[in-house]
Amino acid sequence: MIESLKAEILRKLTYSLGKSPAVAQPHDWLTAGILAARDHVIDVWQRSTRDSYATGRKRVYYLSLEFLIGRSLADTLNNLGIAGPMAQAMRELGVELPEIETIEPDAALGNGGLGRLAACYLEAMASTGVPALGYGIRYDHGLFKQRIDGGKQVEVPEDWLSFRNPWEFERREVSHKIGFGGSVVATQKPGEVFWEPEETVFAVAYDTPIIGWRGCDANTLRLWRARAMHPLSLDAFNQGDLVGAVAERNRAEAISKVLYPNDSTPAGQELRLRQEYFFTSASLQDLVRRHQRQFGTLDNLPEKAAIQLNDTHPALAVAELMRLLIDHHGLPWEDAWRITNGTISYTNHTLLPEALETWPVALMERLLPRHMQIIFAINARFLDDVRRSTEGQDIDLSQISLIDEHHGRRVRMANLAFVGSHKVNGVSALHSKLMEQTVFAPLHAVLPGRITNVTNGITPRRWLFGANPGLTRLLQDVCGDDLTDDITQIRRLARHTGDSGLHERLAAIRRENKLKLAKIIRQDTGVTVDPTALFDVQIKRIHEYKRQLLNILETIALYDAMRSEPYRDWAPRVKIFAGKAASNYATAKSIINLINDVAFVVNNDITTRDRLKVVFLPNYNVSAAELIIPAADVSEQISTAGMEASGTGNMKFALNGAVTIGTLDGANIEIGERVGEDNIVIFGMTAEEVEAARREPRPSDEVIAATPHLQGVLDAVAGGVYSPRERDRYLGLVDSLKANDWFMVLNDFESYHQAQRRIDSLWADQGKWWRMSVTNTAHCGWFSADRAIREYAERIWHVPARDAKG
Ligand code: 26V
Repeated sequence: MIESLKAEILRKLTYSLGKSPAVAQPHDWLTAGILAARDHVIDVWQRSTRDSYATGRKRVYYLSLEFLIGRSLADTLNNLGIAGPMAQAMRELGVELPEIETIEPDAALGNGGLGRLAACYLEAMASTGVPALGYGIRYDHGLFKQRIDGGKQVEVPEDWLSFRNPWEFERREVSHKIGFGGSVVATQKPGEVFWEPEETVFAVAYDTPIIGWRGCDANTLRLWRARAMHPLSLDAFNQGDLVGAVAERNRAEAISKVLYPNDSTPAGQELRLRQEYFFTSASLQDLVRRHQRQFGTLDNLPEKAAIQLNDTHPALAVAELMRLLIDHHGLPWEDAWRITNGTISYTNHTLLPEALETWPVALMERLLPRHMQIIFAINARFLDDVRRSTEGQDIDLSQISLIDEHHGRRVRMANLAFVGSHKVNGVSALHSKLMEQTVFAPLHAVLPGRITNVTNGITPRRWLFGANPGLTRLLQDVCGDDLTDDITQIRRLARHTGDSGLHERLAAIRRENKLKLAKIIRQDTGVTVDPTALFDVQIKRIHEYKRQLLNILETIALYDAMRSEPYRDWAPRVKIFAGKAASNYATAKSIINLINDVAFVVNNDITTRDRLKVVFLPNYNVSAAELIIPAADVSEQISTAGMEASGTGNMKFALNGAVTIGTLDGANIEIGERVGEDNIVIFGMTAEEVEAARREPRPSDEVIAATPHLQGVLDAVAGGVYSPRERDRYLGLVDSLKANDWFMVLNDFESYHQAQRRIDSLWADQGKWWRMSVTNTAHCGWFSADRAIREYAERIWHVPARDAKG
C-alpha cells in the first residue's frame, strides 16, 4: 500500500504537475496528494453512479445556495481508510502530511450553519448509501476572510480557486441555457404560451465526488458556473470599444462571482434573485433531462426523484418545474402539479420574520415573467381550493396567499415553497413546533400534517473522528472498534461515567488539544493562555440574537469581581470568541470591536493575569472549528430563546465532551433531554417568557436596578473604560440596549451570571466535571447526521438508507 501510494504521488507530481521532487513546493505535494487520493475516490464514484443508474433507484437532489465544505483531503483519506498509509508514504518522500493538509484552502461556499449542514448531509448521504446529488453555485469567491485591525473587523476577498481546485471536474458538455427577462408569447395552439427570454446565460457543471465512510459509496456535488453565450462582442471590439466588447460576459459571469456574505438581512438585490434562479433552473433542467433519458416519461418523477429545498433560496423550483413540465413537455396543469408537489419538499431554517425572503412582484415580472404568471396561477387555484374546502369558516386568505399585498406586492417565497411541497420541515423540535404556532400557523391550519420535524445532525466523521483522533482512539478502546461504523455504540461509554482512570485519560487528551489551540492563539493574537485554565468558547456568526454581547458583558462583570476580590480562589478562565459579522451589520461589528477592546484591557492587567484571558480569534471558518471544538471545556449556546432554529455547533461540542451553558432554545433542548439536566447548565427565559416580555417590556431601569453588577458594567462600557481613545464608541450600543432589549440581554443577565458561577463550582470538582463530560459524549451520538438523513429518507424522501450494520 505504502509503496504504491508513493508511486502514485510521484506520478502525479511528475506528470500532472510537471515537477520533480527536488523542486516541488509544499503546495505541489498537496496537489499531488489530492490527485492521488482522488483516483481512489473515482473508482468508487463511477461504480456508485453506474449502480444507481442500472437499478433505477430513486435519487435525492439537495438544492442549496450554500455548501460550506471546508478542507477535503483529511476527510477523504479518513473515509477511504488510507490516512495512515498516506501519511507514511508522504513521510518516506520527506513530506509531513499534517503540515501540507493545513495549506489546503477551505471551500467556504457558505455563511454558517445552513451551509455547513448541507456539507454534513452530503457526506452522510454518501455514508448511508442514499444516492444523491448536491446542486449549488461554484462561486469564484467564497465567504470573505476576516482580519482584525485595531480591534475592528476588516473584510478581505477570498480566493480559493487561485491555485485551481484539484477536486473538481469541469463538465463543459453539461451546460444549460438560463433565461432572464423578455416576454411570454402565445403559440399557435390555443392556450399554449412560451417564454422568450431577452437574455440567456449558460450554466456549466463542475462535479466534485463526495466519498462516504469506508469508501463504500460516493455521491456528486454539482456546482454551476455562469458563462456568457458570447464571451466577446466582435462588433464592439472592432470599433475599439474594448469595455463594451466584454460587457455581456461580465454581466453573465457576475452571477457566479461571489457568495452573498449576508445572514443579517435577506439580500434583496436583483443579482441575488438571478443567482437563485440560475442554479435552480440549471439543476431542474439537469435532473429532468436525466430522468427523461432514463425513463422516457416524467410521469413517474416523484417515484424516482426527491428534490429537497435548503431554505427558500431555491423556492423558484416550484414554478420552474411547473414551467418545464407544462411549457416544454406539454403536460396538463393538474399532472404537472401532482408531479411537482410529489417531488419537492422544503426545509425551513429560521422563523425571524425579517429573515423570510420576499421578492417584489414588479422585479419578478421583469426578470421572470413566465414564472410570475405561474405563481399567480398556483395562488389562484390554491386560494380557490381553500375557499371551497373551508366554507363558512373564518379564514384570512391574505395570510396564506403567495402574494403579500401590504408591502408593495411581494412574492412570499416561504409560502410558495410550502404550498409546492409535500413535506415541510423544521430543524429542531422547538423550531418545528413554533413553525406551526407562529409564522406558518395560517398555512398549517389549511394544510395540516404537512409540517414535520427533522432535528439537525452533524457528521461524526469530520467532527469527532477527524477533529479529535485522540478521543476517538479512547472511545474505540472503551466502546469497541465498530464505533466508527455505528456511532450509536458511543452509548456504551455511559457505563464508565464514574471511572477515574478514564477521566485521567480524557483529561490528558483534552490537554493535548488545548495545547495545540494555545499555540495557534499565540500565533494569531499574540496572547499567551494557560492550557490548565477552563476554555470557555463561543464560536459562530456574530449576531444580536446569538448574544455574544451577553457573554462579553458578563465577562466584564467577572473581571470586575476578580479585581475586587483578588484573594478568592477564582477558577482560571480563557474566554474564546470567533466569528464573522455580515459586512453591513453595524451592531455585530461593534460587538466584535467591544470584545477586542475588552480583551486588550483584560489581557494587559497584571492583577488578573493568571486568571482571566479574553481572546478573539480572527477568520473563523470550518478548519478553525475543527481545531477549537476538541479543546473546549465549555460551549456557549446562549441565543435568546425561540430564535436559534437549531444550532449545530452545540452538537459538535457536546459530542467532543464540552459542557453546554445554554438557553432552552433550538437543539439545546434536545441535548438536555439526552444528557440529563445535571449534565448541562441551562439558564434564562423560555421562548414563551420571551414572547410575553416582548408584549409587555419591563422598563430597563427597573431590570438594571434589580440586577447586581449590571449597572457598573454598562456604565464602564458606555463611559469608555474599554475604549479610552474614543470614549463614546459604545454609547450607542449601550443606549440601544436600554431603549429596547429585544434580545433579552439585560433580562437574562443575572440568570446567565448565576449559571456561570455554577460552571465555576462544577469545574472546581474535577471528578464531577469529567463525569458530566463523559455523559455528554455518551449521549450525543443521536445527533449524527446519519440519523437525520435516515429520518429524511424514511419520512420525506421515501428512499432506502443503509443502517449502521450495512
Ligand atoms: C438569520 C437572520 C437573523 C436575523 C435577521 C435576519 C436573518 C437572516 C437570515 C438568517 C439565517 C437564516 C438561515 C440560516 O442560516 N439558518 C440556520 O440554519 C442552521 C441549520 O439548520 C441552524 O442550525 C441555525 O440555527 C439557523 O440559524
